[in-house]
Amino acid sequence: MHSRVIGICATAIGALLPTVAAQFECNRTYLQLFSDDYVLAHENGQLTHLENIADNFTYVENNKTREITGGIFNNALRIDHRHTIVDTVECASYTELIITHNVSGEPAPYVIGTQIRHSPGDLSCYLIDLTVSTTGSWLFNSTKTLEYASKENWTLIDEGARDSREALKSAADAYLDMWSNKSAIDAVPWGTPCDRLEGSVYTGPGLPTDSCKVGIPTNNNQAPNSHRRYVIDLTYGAISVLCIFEHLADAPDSHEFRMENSKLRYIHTITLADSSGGIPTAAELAPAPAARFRVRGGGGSSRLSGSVES
Ligand SMILES: *[C@@H]1O[C@H](CO)[C@@H](O)[C@H](O)[C@H]1NC(C)=O
Ligand SMILES: *[C@@H]1O[C@H](CO)[C@@H](O)[C@H](O)[C@H]1NC(C)=O
Ligand SMILES: *[C@@H]1O[C@H](CO)[C@@H](O)[C@H](O)[C@H]1NC(C)=O
Ligand SMILES: *[C@@H]1O[C@H](CO)[C@@H](O)[C@H](O)[C@H]1NC(C)=O
Ligand SMILES: *[C@@H]1O[C@H](CO)[C@@H](O)[C@H](O)[C@H]1NC(C)=O
Ligand SMILES: CC(=O)N[C@H]1CO[C@H](CO)[C@@H](O)[C@@H]1O
Repeated sequence: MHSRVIGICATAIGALLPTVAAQFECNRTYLQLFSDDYVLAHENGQLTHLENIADNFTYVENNKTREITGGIFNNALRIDHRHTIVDTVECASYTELIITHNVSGEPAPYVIGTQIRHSPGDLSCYLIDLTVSTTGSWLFNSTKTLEYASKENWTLIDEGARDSREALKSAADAYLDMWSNKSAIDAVPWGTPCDRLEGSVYTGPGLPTDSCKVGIPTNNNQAPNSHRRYVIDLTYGAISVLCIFEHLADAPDSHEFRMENSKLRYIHTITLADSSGGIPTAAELAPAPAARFRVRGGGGSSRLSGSVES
């Protein structure tokens, strides 16, 4: 009797062990608080609040390793919009910041996407990896980006309705594969409605389609979106991917996706590429009724082919 009970216990423990190991979680509160300090560093234009920095700390801005003291942190910025997600498996966070002015009220237009990585042991921060866009970046206008982003609803997803890590990752990967793989288009879990905020251009309410399929690549044999780094937060149904758009002169890029009920609901993009071809108006972005979801390629009438996700 005794030994039988022990036997059952051993089996139960054996069955539990792998699950327990897979459930190791970094301290969400800690990662969140560190991202608060990171935001405070932007607000103060100084780094004094950033503590527990690893010996091998690296700062990367737009795919270049730099001194953290050398760039964006010299200006004290007023943060108009801030959104953070936390990945408790990878010990990382992603923060999106939209900025129009510095604290003195002078224009300082930026949209910034930042992944921060911590060592799982002592939670020291070993990487701050920024995509910083400003005037001249792809479809850039941070005032407009702010208007659209602040109307969106990225609340917590109810516990029973959360998508898996795998579902989020395969959705993001399928989307980013479209440039180099035609079959990926059908693998994307397109939602309706779905709003893409691409720089400052919105495919959202006000357009006839309200679809993230507007302006997707029609040439699916381009160089891939590579060097992908992920931050995944199931509680927000969100995944951030920083990558390199090889087909766009190796442009540093940030895509963040929000899924609801296993379908894409929002996409935000930040891309360090020249879009001086012009920003399409909402009317230009709206596909003609006969060509729903299809963007006319080439020709002077289609600034879109050069300025949306093509
Ligand atoms: C998580 O981090 C917070 C903030 O540093 C700390 O107060 C809390 O005790 C930590 N929780 C655990 C379980 O270590
Ligand atoms: C720094 O150390 C962490 C572990 O603490 C490791 O994951 C990371 O890859 C290292 N980074 C570099 C640039 O060596
Ligand atoms: C950015 O958008 C705002 C709001 O739509 C507009 O008033 C402003 O002129 C735009 N700025 C530029 C540089 O186009
Ligand atoms: C935001 O979305 C959630 C469900 O995703 C919904 O319950 C909530 O009412 C929404 N909030 C607003 C202000 O629309
Ligand atoms: C293209 O995408 C499809 C759908 O996601 C996938 O099954 C296939 O393996 C991909 N092909 C390549 C070459 O990556
Ligand atoms: C510092 C850094 O992250 N550099 C990366 C820039 O992008 C290429 C891929 O195109 C990577 O190989 C580098 O590591």
